[in-house]
Amino acid sequence: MSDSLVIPAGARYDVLVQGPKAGVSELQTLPYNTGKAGNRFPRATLATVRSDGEPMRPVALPTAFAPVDDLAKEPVVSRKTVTFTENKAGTLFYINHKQFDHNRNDFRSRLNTVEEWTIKNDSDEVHSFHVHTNDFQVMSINGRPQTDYGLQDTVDVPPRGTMVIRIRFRDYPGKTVLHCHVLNHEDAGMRAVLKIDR
Ligand SMILES: [Cu+2]
Repeated sequence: MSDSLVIPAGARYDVLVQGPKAGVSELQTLPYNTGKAGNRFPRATLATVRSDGEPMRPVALPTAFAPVDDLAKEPVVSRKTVTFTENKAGTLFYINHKQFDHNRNDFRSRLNTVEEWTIKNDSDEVHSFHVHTNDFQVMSINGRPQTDYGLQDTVDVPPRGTMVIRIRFRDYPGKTVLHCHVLNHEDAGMRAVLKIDR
């Protein structure tokens, strides 16, 4: 590990580091700007690592993690589009132009199938796509193939960007939700019900 390791805010990573030389190191976020309709966050310290005692012999760290279950190889049974939008004032947030209603089933999927979803961000700030119950594999962001991601449960969709994911509905039939993981967005409507049928 060098003196500091920087991770973009909003990202979710498993962190594997070699202990630094004796002394104190900080794990920091990058300063982060969520877009012209969004917010700016300064650099912040997430964790302080203190290293002391007998030095250990370093081993090579992996540089990429293959998906546990590579959905790129699976047949796609259904396709969906999820579009994030907001009003001009940035006070109301929508998925497919609707605000959340827990009595409505917005999406339906079938258990034990793989689907490919296109996630569109039609706004000028980052939205953080998150779906409960099943993890997903990111296939591309703005047309750039993503090949070294494992399964994840949250990913940022860039302003005016498009992302493609694949998701397998494993063992839970029933209702669940997907939403933007920016809390004031999900609280102001950016959430939808997904019903998984047997
Ligand atoms: Cu959002």
